[in-house]
Amino acid sequence: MKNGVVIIPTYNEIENIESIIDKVFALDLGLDILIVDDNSPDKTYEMVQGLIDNRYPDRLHLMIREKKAGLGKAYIAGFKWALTHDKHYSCIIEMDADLSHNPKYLPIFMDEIDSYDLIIGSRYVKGGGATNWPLFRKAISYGGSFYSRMILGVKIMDITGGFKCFRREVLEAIDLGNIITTGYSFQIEMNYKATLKGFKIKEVPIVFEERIAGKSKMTKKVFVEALGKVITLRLNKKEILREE
Ligand SMILES: Nc1nc2c(ncn2[C@@H]2O[C@H](COP(=O)(O)OP(=O)(O)OP(=O)(O)O)[C@@H](O)[C@H]2O)c(=O)[nH]1
Ligand SMILES: [Mg+2]
Repeated sequence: MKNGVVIIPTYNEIENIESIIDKVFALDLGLDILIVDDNSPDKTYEMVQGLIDNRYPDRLHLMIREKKAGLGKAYIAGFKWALTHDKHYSCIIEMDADLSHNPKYLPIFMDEIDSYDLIIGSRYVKGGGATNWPLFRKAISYGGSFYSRMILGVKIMDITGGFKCFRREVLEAIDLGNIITTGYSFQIEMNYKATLKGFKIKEVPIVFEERIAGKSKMTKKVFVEALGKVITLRLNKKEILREE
């Protein structure tokens, strides 16, 4: 039986969190949700706890971390939680809280994961796209994917996207204690390692919707850091291949 958990990292997402949780559960796919909150100053975690107490006592889970440590660290903590959970989840999904990743694609992910090891919701395959995204954000995102593709020699078109579904075997094969990126380049690192380990990857088209509520955490510093991390990853190729 296929069972899965959707991991949603949050930092100040009080305006979005209830809506995204309701939408995922309304699909009735049998998925659980884990919210990984980095002690949001807006107390996102309190709202989540309220939803656990009053609406979803069995299916919604909350992990509160001490302080903001970046998306990558939040996901690694979430992955470790998922892999050791009694329910033995067979699929682990990554999704943003800000409604940019429309839950309506989750049924497609759950279908495709029968035939592939990693599903990537992709803006850059036929049928995919981004709405209301300023041109410079599009250019940065597409350029970042192109640059990473060239340096790392992988075929993934949307290499930085954060809407994905992993079979648990992929996460078990990657040494989660040895992830070198913390911010947005975390997505690139996971894709690169899954590729090097020979897993089957499929990009399915998604239309990414620009966030309406709450603030973006993407900064120029995060972007520049990612460019350097791609080179480090390429230089580490041999070690990654040796990793058990
Ligand atoms: N736990 C945790 N979550 C984070 C952190 N940084 C970002 N997030 C969450 O990760 C998801 C993606 O972050 P966003 O700020 O939307 O980044 P983005 O989608 O690249 O940028 P926008 O397109 O501007 O929204 C959101 O759910 C954030 O709340 C962090 O340091 N810790
Ligand atoms: Mg976002």
